[in-house]
Parts: sequence; structure tokens; C-alpha cells
Amino acid sequence: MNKEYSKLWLDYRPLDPRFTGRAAIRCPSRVDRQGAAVKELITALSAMLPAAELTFGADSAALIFECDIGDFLAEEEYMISADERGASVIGGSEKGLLYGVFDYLRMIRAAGSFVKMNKRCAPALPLRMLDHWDNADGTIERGYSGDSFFFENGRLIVDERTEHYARLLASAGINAAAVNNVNVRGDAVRLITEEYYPELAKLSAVFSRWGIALYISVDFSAPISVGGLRTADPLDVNTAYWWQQKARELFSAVPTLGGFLVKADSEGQQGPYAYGRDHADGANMLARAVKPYGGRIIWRAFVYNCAQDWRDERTDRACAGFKTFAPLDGHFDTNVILQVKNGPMDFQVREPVHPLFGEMKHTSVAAEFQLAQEYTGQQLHICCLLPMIRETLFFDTCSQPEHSRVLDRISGAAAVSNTGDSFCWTGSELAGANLYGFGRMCFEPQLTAEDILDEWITLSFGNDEQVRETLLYILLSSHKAYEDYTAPLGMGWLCKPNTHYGPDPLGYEFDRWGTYHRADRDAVGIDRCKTGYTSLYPSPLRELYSDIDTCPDELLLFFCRVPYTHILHSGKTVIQHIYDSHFDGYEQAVEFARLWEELEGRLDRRVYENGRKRLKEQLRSAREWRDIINAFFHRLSGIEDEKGRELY
Ligand code: GCV
Repeated sequence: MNKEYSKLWLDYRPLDPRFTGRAAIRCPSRVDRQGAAVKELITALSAMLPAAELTFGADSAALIFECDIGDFLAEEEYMISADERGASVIGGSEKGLLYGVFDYLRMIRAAGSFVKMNKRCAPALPLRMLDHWDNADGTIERGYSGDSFFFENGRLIVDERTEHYARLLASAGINAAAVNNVNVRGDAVRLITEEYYPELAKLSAVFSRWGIALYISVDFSAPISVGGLRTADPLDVNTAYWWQQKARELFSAVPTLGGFLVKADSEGQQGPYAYGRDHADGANMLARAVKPYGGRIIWRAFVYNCAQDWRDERTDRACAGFKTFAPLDGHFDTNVILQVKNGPMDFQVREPVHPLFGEMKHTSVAAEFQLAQEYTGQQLHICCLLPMIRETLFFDTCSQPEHSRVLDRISGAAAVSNTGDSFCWTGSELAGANLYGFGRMCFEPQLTAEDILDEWITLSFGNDEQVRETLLYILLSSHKAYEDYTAPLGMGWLCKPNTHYGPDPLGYEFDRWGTYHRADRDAVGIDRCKTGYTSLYPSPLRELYSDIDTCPDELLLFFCRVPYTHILHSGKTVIQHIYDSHFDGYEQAVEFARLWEELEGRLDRRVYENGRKRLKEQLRSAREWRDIINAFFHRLSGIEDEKGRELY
């Protein structure tokens, strides 16, 4: 494991180096002076006011920072009132106080001085979680930032880096994290056994100091693989008893544990279907085992048949999650949270919003996003996901007359983490915006992607106006550019199988994963009225998506099968859009590289060189995408580019 790491946005710099007066921190005894909130304030003020005399207490001081806990606030809520002479931060608990302190520090760092402000804030989503796909051997599934900093050769590591990570997450508002892969393999199966308890307890204590609940991904068949039972049938009394004992043991060794994350009946992970049971049977059995300790079960809705026959046009993977879980609405215990991917397939660059968000009316649901850029350029390409995440949160599910946006219907959001042991944590510095921004967006979704990026850029790179403008432009245009040169119009799945990097338009076409575009010489796309998928949405979404005249262009080929000559709302034909978007997307990548070069000397050398190297690869890859996808559709359709460009 690489032990060297950047402090990222928590690198406090002097704010007023000439201030030599006294700065006092005041807090009543109900505030923990050793707690994270007060400690963070001390760390920050010591760096920001390097010449000041920092004291605790009530005696006179030029700057006064008061911390308090107020019963009138909710647990994670806080209030700040501040001016040039200091601030008063009140939290509903130590956790709320911590969020308030971080917010206050963010504001003064962005402003560059002790500003006047008044703010009262509570997080919009109660659960704000990161899912790590780290394996016990130290590798990371779909990891593009080096190796795990949680695991090494089967051991769980808790060190300074872990503590800094927890701080980073807390400062972005994250309050839960699952540290191991949902595909529970190798030594990770035994994470819930005694040999791991001491380290789990240490990790959980560090996390909980920063307001983060530790979750563990568990193997549904653990009663067999760990316990030596003959069955993991959720309705079998021995299975249920085994989990109850396991939970009792685990929670007494790791009292601050949040609960379990479960991938069941999915891509080789065992689940209740093996015993003829449903997913409510499976989830509730675990939920009852952890309930006495306040634990929760995060149960994934990513369930589909991954051994499909490509000749079978009636089975549609997009319908699978809905068909599995919609009939179970209302059957889950209250400490089960159903974690639903943002779209019905699998984190493609563009997918419709999952219909389960509208459908599940009596179940706690969390939206799942993927910050690890599996299908969006693997952190070699710049792809800022914040506009997409926000669009999903604000999507109107039309499932009831009011409060029907995804945001109103979910109790949390989780994201597959994009971190690893690389120096900058996310392989590419710019991918750090996704990590920071995800947390901030779940906390204060009224902030736009631009607002959040603006604050992240200032905290991470300082106040250079050219840096700010350039990074803002690149990041805000990056998702569209990536979509343009890879898979426009909602097509998806044009990538190479397994690695999911680079173009291979037929790579998934004759495979077992249910991932087809069915392009032939005349037409492209899937008619999802025929598969029954559009009917999973309520009116008027159902009608909107069913009709080629009303379906939004960016999702047309997801929902409809159309001839290449079909005219889009943009006025272009489908084939011309495919050609144009690939040329335009590539040109955007060229522009990103050009703009980046102008930042030479304005960014830290390491950051600049890392970005340059990655943009070089982005350009090479974008050109490959452009040429292969255009050649593929040109050869198939026989239609020339109106603009006469070379299509190969
Ligand atoms: C952890 C996709 C990825 C898998 C991942 C899976 C999931 O299929 O390719 O690596 O497995 O999603 O979300 O469970």
C-alpha cells in the first residue's frame, strides 16, 4: 500500500498570517473538547492563523469561536452565525457540530477572510454512503486509483491514512461507508469472524469519531461458507439463529457497526432464490438479526439474469430489478434499505431513471451511483458525474401528485467509491470532484453542480481565477463530451467486454449479459414498449418514452427502435447525430487538453503532469471511440456523412 497521500481539500493554508492577537475557542462542558469538531477547529485555526495565540476559555480575545450543542436542532443539523470577530457554531449533536464546523471553515476559506454569515442547515438525505469494492487481498474491483488502503494481503489496515480519509468524508457530509466489495470473495468472507474483530473495532471507532457508520458487505451464504451449516435458507430456523448469534457477537465486538450491505442472487452471489424464497424473506431475516443493536441491512436491487440468450428478445434486463422488487413493496422490515442503481441497467453514461424510485411507496430506498468510472472513462477520462447525479435526484417520478422527485422519495444515496491508495486518492485529481461533490450534493441538493465544483476548486487549488474558470468549464462539459464520443442517444454497451474500457460495438451484442443495441443495416435501438419496460413507468412518463415523437433524443435508442434516417428533435437524422456527436466529442477532448496546457505553472507540478498524462490517453481513446463507432455505423447503414468527413 502506498502510504503517501495528499490532504486534498483539507489542506488548511494561512488566512491571516499577520494576525498576532489572541483567538479563543469557547465551549460549554456539554461539548467534547477531545471530539472531532473541536479538534478540527483547532487544526484549522492553527494553520489559518499561524501567528495567533490560540486559547481555550472565556477571557478576552480578538477572535472568538464558540461551539455548542443545541437540543432544538436535529442530530445532524447545525447553525452558524459569524462575522469578522469570529463565529458561533451550534450542532444538534457532536455530529451536527462537526458538520457546522466544516461548513464554517469552508466558507471562510472560500471567502479568504472571516466573513459575516448566518446559516441553519440539515442534510437532505439521512443516509449518505460510500460503497467500497475493495477485496481483502488489496485489489479493488473496478478500482482505477491503485490498490486498497483498507486491505493488504488479507489484513485490515487502520492507520493515519484511514483517519485522514474519514476526515475527508466527514467534511463532504458522508455518514456511512461499506469497506469491502459486494462480491464477497476470498478472505473477505471471514470478515465477520473473530480474527477480524479487533481491527474492525478500531476502524469503526475511527469512522465513528468522524460520524461515519461502518458497514460490512456479507456473503448471503455465510452460514455455509463461514458457519459450516448445510443451508443458508432464510426461512430455516438454524440459518436465522446463526445470523442472530453472529450479529450478537459482531455488535458486541464492534458496537458502532452500522450493519450489512448485501448483493444477493446477482452475478454469482448466492441469495434467497437458491431456496425458493423471495428477497423480502432474505433481507428481513438479516434485518431481524441486527435489529436489537440498531443495525441496518442495505439490500441491493441489482438482480437480473446474467446468463441470458441474446436470441431471446422478450427478456429485458432493464425490467428485472423492477419485476423482482415491485411486488415486494411493503414487505420489508423498517431497518432494510433497498439500494437501487440510478438506472435500470448498470451505470452507463446515460440511462433513464430507474422506475423503482417511483414504484416503492412503502419501502426505504437509497439511490446508488457509481463514482468509480467503470463505464465513464476509468478516471483516465475526465467525466464529472455531478450534473447527472443532480438530474437523477431532481427527476420527477410522476408517481404521486406531489413530492414525487427521486429526492423526495429516497431516504439515502450511496455511491461506489472511486478511491484507492494513489497519492491523490482518486487516480486523477479531477475525479476528486466526484467524491467531494457526491457527499455535498446529498447534504445540500439545492446546490448546483457548478456551486459545488466552485467550492471544491477553491478548497483544492486556491483562488487563481484562470484555474477556477478552466476547471469549471472542463468539468461541467466533461460528461456530455464523454457521452458524445462513446454512446450517444442512450445506446450504451458499446464498450469492450470485461474491462469496459474502449470501443467494441459488437462486444456485448452476442453475449449473455442482456446488453444489446441490436443495430442492423436499417435500424438501431430496442423497442421497449415490446419488452414491457416503458409500462413500468406511470403516466405521463410511460407515454413520453413510448412514442418516438416525444421520447427525449438523449434516450431515444434506449426506448425505441428507429431507422437511421429518423429525424430527431434536434432536426438531425439519427445517423448524422451519431457521426456529429463523435466528431464533436473528440474535439471537446482536444479542447480540454489545450486548456489544461494553459494551466502549466498555475497548478502544482505533480497535479499538472498527472492531468497532462491522463488527457493524452483521453485523446487517444476518444479518437479510437470516434473512428470505430463511426466506421461501424457507416459500414452497417451505408449512409455517408453529410459533411463528407472520413468515416473509414
Ligand atoms: C461489484 C457491474 C460491475 C461489477 C459489479 C456489479 C455490481 O456489473 O461490472 O464489477 O460487481 O456491477 O454492481 O454488483
